[in-house]
Order: sequence, then structure tokens, then C-alpha cells
Amino acid sequence: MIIGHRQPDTDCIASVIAYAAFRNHTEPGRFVAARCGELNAETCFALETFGMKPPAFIESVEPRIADIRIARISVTGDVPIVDVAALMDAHEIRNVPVTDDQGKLIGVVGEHGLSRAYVKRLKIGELAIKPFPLDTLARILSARVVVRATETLEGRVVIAIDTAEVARKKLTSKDIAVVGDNEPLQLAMIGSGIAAIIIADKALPGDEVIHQAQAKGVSLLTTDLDAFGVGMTINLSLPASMVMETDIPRLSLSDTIAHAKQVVFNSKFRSACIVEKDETLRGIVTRTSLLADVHKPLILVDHNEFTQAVEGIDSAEIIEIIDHHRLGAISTLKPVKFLNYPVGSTSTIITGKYREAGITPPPGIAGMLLAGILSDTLVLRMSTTTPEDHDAVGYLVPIAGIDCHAFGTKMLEKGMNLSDTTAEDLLLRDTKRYDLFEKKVIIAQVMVPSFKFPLEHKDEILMGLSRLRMQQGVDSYLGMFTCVVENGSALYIAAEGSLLKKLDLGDQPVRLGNMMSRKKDLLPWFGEKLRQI
Ligand SMILES: [Mn+2]
Repeated sequence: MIIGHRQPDTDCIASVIAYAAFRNHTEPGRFVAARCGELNAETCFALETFGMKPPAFIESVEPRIADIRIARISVTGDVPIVDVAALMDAHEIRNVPVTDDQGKLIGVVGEHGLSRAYVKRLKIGELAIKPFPLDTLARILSARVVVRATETLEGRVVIAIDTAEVARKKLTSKDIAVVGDNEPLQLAMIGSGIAAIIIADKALPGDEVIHQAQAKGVSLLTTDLDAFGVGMTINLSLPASMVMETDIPRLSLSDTIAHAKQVVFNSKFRSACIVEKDETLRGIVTRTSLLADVHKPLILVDHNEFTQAVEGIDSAEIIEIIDHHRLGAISTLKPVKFLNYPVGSTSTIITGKYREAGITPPPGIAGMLLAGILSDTLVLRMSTTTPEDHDAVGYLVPIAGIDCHAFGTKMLEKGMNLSDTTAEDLLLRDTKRYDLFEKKVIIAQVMVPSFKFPLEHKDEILMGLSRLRMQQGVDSYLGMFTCVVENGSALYIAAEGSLLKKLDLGDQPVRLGNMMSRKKDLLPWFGEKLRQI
């Protein structure tokens, strides 16, 4: 994923789009353009002009359940638990989620529930729970269906060890008798009109028995298991819904791994089911599946400071940085490609990448790169503008096929729309956070057509700044109103009175001639002032 800073500007968005396209040129589909903030009016104008789609919005790169492998095993409530146990064994899992016919989670069969069910239920022969398919019964008993009189069974299972008369009294027409190699008893059972007869212990039914069973409509099965084995196996054929527990914790695909770990480690199941909002099951996570370390690989463009980066950056793996700002406090565990070049925009650097590789960017990409350069350099008028920026513009203009100055001016105007917002909103639009000499600083930059706006809205701006300073918990919040025509900025600053006094910035706005770049002009100037106090 290729991502820019918070509150993305046009250079940031253009760089992300263009660099993703550049990298996908050699490794198709591997790189995703992303952003971690809203698009501003200027960027929207550029995207529309060149018919480009904005990068995908990503709130945080903290790893989520959707980023790990989750087991997608489940059974419906009617599946006999002997089959569930086989699944548990085959997949080496301790819990199997149970769903209804619509795939919605209704519970889980786990080792814990199984053992509880069997400790409680020692009496064999309670098949009378639910209609049970004859074929399923045959399958679990490894039995052969000799006579098929019905498709489902729902009676009790009784092992016939009494005399025929006594056994007959115990059984109803729904019940199933388990008998051995005893033809008189077999015939007596069939004669009493029960639902099915299971002949155990490898005994072969005689012709008369088969004939009677057919005539009486009694299903006849034979199995190699002895009577005890039949009873035990039938006991294992309870449907999953009878044994399941329902209090397994639920998580969603968007939950963070950190949260999932907490839930799973605190649960007696040592796992949690992943469900949609409507309880549709997506899978199950266990302690083991959460142990694998997940780090999303990231390429950062147009910034290199943690304070400006997407949320969750600590848990990501930064693999490359392309920037044109001062070196910030980002540190990485592994070696990382770091291209920092002091030109007017990151888009200039990306343009250079295309040219070096001999790849001509498509017109839409060229247009966005142009927009990025023109935006960051205020149509090449900013003090940060370098010959490389001029050169890149000269290269991009014919590809994008537009009038660079007309487009640049119109785009900047779109970004300067001051009329329908409050001063506070303007001071939130384009901000950067810094840690300077143990002071937390936010600098907001507002581009203005003249100094009329900052002078006329002095009170509103000062109030907004001090409220934002409190709200953001920083030592100073600066509002830099930059006017290209006037070739300078008007600065307002909110800070403790004592700090303002030490900085000698009590008289506001401070007119800063020749200062138009936040990073190249204002930041070193303000940093120096803080260093000296
Ligand atoms: Mn930039």
C-alpha cells in the first residue's frame, strides 16, 4: 500500500496515484494507492480535470482480522457430533461453529461442550430427539441397509436383551431394536411392528427375517459392531445443535488483532467466531491464528514523520519512503529505501522516476503529477521551487496537454475558497504536526488571495486558534495565511502568554515577508526561535 500523510494535499494524492501506477507497471496489481484523510477542494478539481479516481480511503493500518487467515469450517445443527469430532480431529481444532440453514451462527461444538454432554448423558438410547436420516445412521454404524422402509427415524434405541414378550412391551412403532444373532428374537421384534431393527455383531439375517421386515415395513440394518458399540456410536450421533454452546464470543472482520487477542485469550473457548452484522458466519479465530505477526507493508510518500502518518503506523512495516521534507522522527526496524530530495514537490521526484525508467506516464497521471508540482510550488512561484520542478513541468505539460498557468491558477483558486467556511474550519484544513525542541506544534496553512481576509477576521482566527490548541493538546497552534501575490504570509499564533512573550510574538498578525513555504521558511524560522528560548 502506498499512502501519504494525514490531511492529504494535491502533491500527496498525485504522488500516491502516480507512484502506485509506476510500480504496478512492473508488478501489476501489487500496489494500492491509499489516503488517510478527506480530499480538499483543490485536489478534487485536479482529479476531475484529469478524470482520475481518488486513492482508497484507509482509516488505520493497524492489522485487523480481515488481514489474517481464519478457519472457515462449520457444520449445520443437524450434523451428528461424531462427524463434528472427526472434523475437529482432521483440522486440529477444538471448536467447530454451528450454523442454521442460512449460514448464521447459532453456536459452537467444542471439546468442553462434548465432554459435558457425555458426562451428563450416560444412558444409551435417546435417539428420539429429532428425525434422523436412515442413511446417516447407517453411515455412522458402518451398517448395510438391507431393508429400507423409511428415510428417517425418530424413536428410541433399545438393545433387546429381554425375552421377546418383555422387549415387545418396551417398544413402540417408532423405536429401533438392536439384536444379536437370534432369529426368533429378530422375528418377534419385526412382528411387533417397530420402525427399525439393527442386527449387530456381524450376524447375517436369514431370508425369512428379510422377508418379514419387507412385509411389515421395518427397516433392517446389519453392522459389524456389537450391541455395545452400536449403543455407544448412536450416543455419538446426537445432532450438533443438542451439544453446542451458544456463548462463544463474536468478532467482526474489521476488529483489530489487538482486540481479538484480548477477547480470545479471555474466553474459555480460546477462540472467537467471526460474524457479519446479521450473524452470518465468516470463520473462527483461535489463539494460534492470532499469534502470527501481521505487519502491513507500506510505502510512505510526501512525509516522513510519525505525527503526520496514518493511524496504526507503529504496527506497519515501512518498506520505502519518498519525500521532499525535513527529516522527521520516523524510525524503522529494518533497513528501508529512503529517497528524500529537497525539490518543490514529491510529484517532481515521482516524475523523475518515470523518466529514469523510460516510461511515459499516461496523460491522466501526467496531469496529476503536474497538479502536484503546481500546488506545492504555487505555480512555481514558491521559494522552494527548484530547477528540477521547472524541468518536470516542461516534461509533463505536453503529455497532459493543458495550459500549465491557466490550470494552475484555477486549481489554486479552488483551494482558496474562503467564503463558506468558518475560520476554525480553515485552520483545520491543511495542518502539520511537529515536535520541536520538546514543544508540540501544529502549523495550519491557509492560502489567501490577499491579506484582507486574515486582517478582517482577526478575532475569529485568534479565538479559533486558542480553542484548537486546547482541543489538540499542543503547546502552540500557528495559523499561516500565505498570499502569493504579496509574496509573504501573515502569522497568528496561539500559545501560553509567557511563551508568546519569550518568543516576542505578542503583536499579531506577524507579517513575514518572503515566507511562503511552511517547511522551508516558517518551520526553520519558528524552530530557531524555540531553540533560543
Ligand atoms: Mn509535498
